Amino acid sequence: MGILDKLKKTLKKTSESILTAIAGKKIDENFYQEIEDTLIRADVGVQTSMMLAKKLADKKFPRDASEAEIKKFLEGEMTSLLKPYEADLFELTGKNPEIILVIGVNGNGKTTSIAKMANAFKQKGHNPLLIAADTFRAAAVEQLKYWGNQLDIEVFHGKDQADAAGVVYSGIEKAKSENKDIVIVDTAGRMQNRNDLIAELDKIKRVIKKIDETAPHKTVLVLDGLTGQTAHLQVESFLNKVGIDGLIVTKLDSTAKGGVVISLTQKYKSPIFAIGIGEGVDDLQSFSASQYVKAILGE
Ligand SMILES: Nc1nc2c(ncn2[C@@H]2O[C@H](COP(=O)(O)OP(=O)(O)OP(=O)(O)O)[C@@H](O)[C@H]2O)c(=O)[nH]1
Ligand SMILES: [Mg+2]
Repeated sequence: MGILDKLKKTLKKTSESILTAIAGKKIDENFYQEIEDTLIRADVGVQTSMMLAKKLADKKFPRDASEAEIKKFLEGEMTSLLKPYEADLFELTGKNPEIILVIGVNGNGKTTSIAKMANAFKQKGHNPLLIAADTFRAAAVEQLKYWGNQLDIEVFHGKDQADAAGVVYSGIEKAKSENKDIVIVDTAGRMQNRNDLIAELDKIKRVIKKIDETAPHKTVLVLDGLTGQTAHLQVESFLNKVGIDGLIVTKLDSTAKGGVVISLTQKYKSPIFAIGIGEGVDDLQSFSASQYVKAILGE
């Protein structure tokens, strides 16, 4: 299956709900209101949904305008909203090693996304090292080791309950001595309101900067696409407290609210590094605005 087909399948629930508002409808006042409500329900965001509905209304389509015309107009508008937020997770700064710090709330998909991206780096000819800095739970280290074994990618971990920042420091030193060109740091899931855990992230960042003051080269916040407004609160908090360079939004395969990528980018101006579209190792896609919009409009 091609990339776009897979994305369409992933976002089918979202596109089906949007299309019911468009298909076979007469273009009247109700029509615009229904489009607006539908976009809001798909988590496109209230302001953006109102703006898109208004732009449609201003366009003064004839009453019998076709579904294809409406979709084409929405497609153009939505694509230009998202285009500035395309970011390439795999574009490197040229630093050796390139250090990627992955953060986010429990269960959002950090460890799984790390496995997926590490595998993609490996396939591109890189030699990644994964650091298990989730020293909170033994099972977390095991999960990363499991992926490392599956993918034949080295995982560095410390002793149980070791200091996370210390593990990160030793891991990066090891990467340097073994010529690993990419380091990906998995961190413990933390609620944005747990100040002690946020402080630990700060410490991890400081330790990384001791080795390379330009690092981490990417700080990636992983969000669960199913969580809607909660995901918004998480971005707000991590942006303020830790600083992030961009987002990975996961689990888009199981939501009817795929518009969340639009609302997040419009509100927080955060680039999208990638999207998670399933549990398998190949289910991480680079984010393309035009393909994403095509998929949520079922094109
Ligand atoms: N359907 C689907 N499931 C996903 C996706 N990404 C992750 N998951 C699942 O979400 C669950 C949690 O993923 P993890 O990678 O363990 O999440 P985490 O952020 O590392 O969690 P903690 O280590 O507890 O903080 C797992 O069952 C994953 O398989 C995705 O894109 N789609
Ligand atoms: Mg994890």
